[in-house]
Amino acid sequence: MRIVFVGPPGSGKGTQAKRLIERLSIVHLSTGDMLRQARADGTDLGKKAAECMDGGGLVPDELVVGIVVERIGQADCQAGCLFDGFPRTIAQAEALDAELDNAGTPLDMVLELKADAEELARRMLERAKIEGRADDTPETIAKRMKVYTEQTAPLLDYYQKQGKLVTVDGMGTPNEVFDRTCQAVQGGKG
Ligand code: B4P
Repeated sequence: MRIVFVGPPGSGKGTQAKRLIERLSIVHLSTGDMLRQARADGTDLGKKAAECMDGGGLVPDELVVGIVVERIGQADCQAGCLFDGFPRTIAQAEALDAELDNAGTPLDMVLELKADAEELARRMLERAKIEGRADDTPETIAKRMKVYTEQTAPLLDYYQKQGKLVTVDGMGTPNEVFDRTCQAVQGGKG
């Protein structure tokens, strides 16, 4: 199974993805985690990514698409993957579709996680206290929200037209959201 999680920053993509991969026994592919790892390793990609991430912007498409294409070619991804936070632009979505169509393994479903702006900000400011992520400051959060609206939200229409979009209410406790997410997966395509 191949599923995409899309939603604004703080909507719970990472939180729900960790649970869903256990349930479905598929690989978790989080571009945010991969970029933070590259940064921690001090690679060239990590250095380029850090600048974009800390400013609240997106990392250039060609860099992100490159790491995803390399990862999905690996053996453990053949049984299925959960794309968490990827794609984030139409160009990334088109590149992913082309890659998966070539392999004969198109996306099954796109899950949109939806939550109120106040709740999103509250969660990220809470995370800032616990994890100290450089991009969880009030200024950067505002920038990331704007970037989401301008560059990522158009994906909703893109996947709606493919008949693959299913919207999940992301408000409430992580357990409540997980129950809704599982129902959405069982219910199939939107
Ligand atoms: P990500 O790592 O994807 O960051 P995110 O969108 O903020 O996280 P997520 O949505 O997964 O967090 P969650 O709600 O689970 O990206 C970071 C940056 O990397 C981007 O800004 C960009 O610069 C770069 N990047 C990543 N992918 C890219 C791409 N494809 N192209 C270009 N650039 C890319 O968690 C938020 C907090 O809320 C957590 O503390 C969690 O515990 C809490 N929480 C979650 N659900 C909750 C609930 N139901 N109730 C209460 N708290 C909850």
